[in-house]
Amino acid sequence: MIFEERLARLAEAYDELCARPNVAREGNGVYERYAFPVLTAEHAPLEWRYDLCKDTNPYLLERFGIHAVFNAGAIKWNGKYVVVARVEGADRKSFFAVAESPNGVDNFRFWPRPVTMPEYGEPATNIYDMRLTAHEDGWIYGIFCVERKDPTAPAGDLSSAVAAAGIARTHDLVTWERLPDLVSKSQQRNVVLHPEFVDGKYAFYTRPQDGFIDAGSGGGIGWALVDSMEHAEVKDEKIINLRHYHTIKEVKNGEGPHPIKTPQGWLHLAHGVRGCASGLRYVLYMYMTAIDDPTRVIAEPAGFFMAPEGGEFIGDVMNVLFSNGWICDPDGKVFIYYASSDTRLHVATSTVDRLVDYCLHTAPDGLRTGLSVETLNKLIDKNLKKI
Ligand code: M1P
Repeated sequence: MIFEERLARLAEAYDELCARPNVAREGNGVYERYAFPVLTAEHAPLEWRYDLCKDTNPYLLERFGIHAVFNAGAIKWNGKYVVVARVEGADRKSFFAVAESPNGVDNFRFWPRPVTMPEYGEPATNIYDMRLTAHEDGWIYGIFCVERKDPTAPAGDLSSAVAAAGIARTHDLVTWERLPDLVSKSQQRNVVLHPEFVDGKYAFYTRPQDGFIDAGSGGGIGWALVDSMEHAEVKDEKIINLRHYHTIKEVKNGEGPHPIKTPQGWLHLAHGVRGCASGLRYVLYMYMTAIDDPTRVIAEPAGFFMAPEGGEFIGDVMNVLFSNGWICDPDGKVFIYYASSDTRLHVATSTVDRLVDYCLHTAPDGLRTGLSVETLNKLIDKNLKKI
């Protein structure tokens, strides 16, 4: 009886959580946040977490702990808003799982099974942060971080790892064909495939780094053209979005999802990281590049676009916002899927027009206090003349 009653309670709570309507909150005009996260660990289906057989699990104990659902790639698929989320188990291993919603802001439900990602080479210890690109070659690509223990780490060093970009492709988000990892001189994370051919080649946003955590001399978000996805190799890599002293991206940065094409240029979402007394702080920022040259930055508003707020500060890795997925509808509405503190997935909505306006009409970072005050005074002057 205890089993049946507990199962009924769990099922009711689960259905209530998944069906909970989400409500937009008044924001700064650039985007709207929503009242509730769209996916959390509690959204993982009961069949994933419990052995539902009374004979083998009479106390209905959880058998597979799910700890977090966050950093999701996103795509509009068969009319549904679909995310490929990073799901992390209690054992600290991440895997991918697809969830879909009819409206993009609530009622997300996971597909029955997680993604079974084929291995390439030495099996990965961990995989995460998939960027989805429906490429003009007809495939949907998933580019993700593949983490393996550093084979050169001295005995006793159980933390050193090596990050590379894994590549897989699919036509249905269920069956994935794994391709060789991106070959690169440096470690790579936050690698993203541009949706169009450039000079007849595949184009990647990269993030070269000196070590597993340290972006070091990597300089920022890079760009590399490759001849084939079957043997993708970074040969010439140029940095297109640099880090700067005393900015929100002083320590490192990384491309988010692939940019959105607009008449005014490519709209980019990225994350910037700085260090402070409480550790690393991850925020989101935006920039735009020229329509005929995705490597030429034409606008970059000062500072962050979104930073953690309220409960978003709290989680497994505090003070982090991270985004690797957004969906742009044909009417110009944009659904930004962002995760807070490596724990849960949220949505914010905006429009292409508003995001372009934000990018083109927000002053850039002058990189020193005097210029920030000058920018502020110009705005005040303009407003005072109006009165
Ligand atoms: O913990 C914050 C983020 O750290 C990494 O991002 P980056 O490579 O820019 O440092 C990633 O592991 C990411 O998943 C994570 O959210």
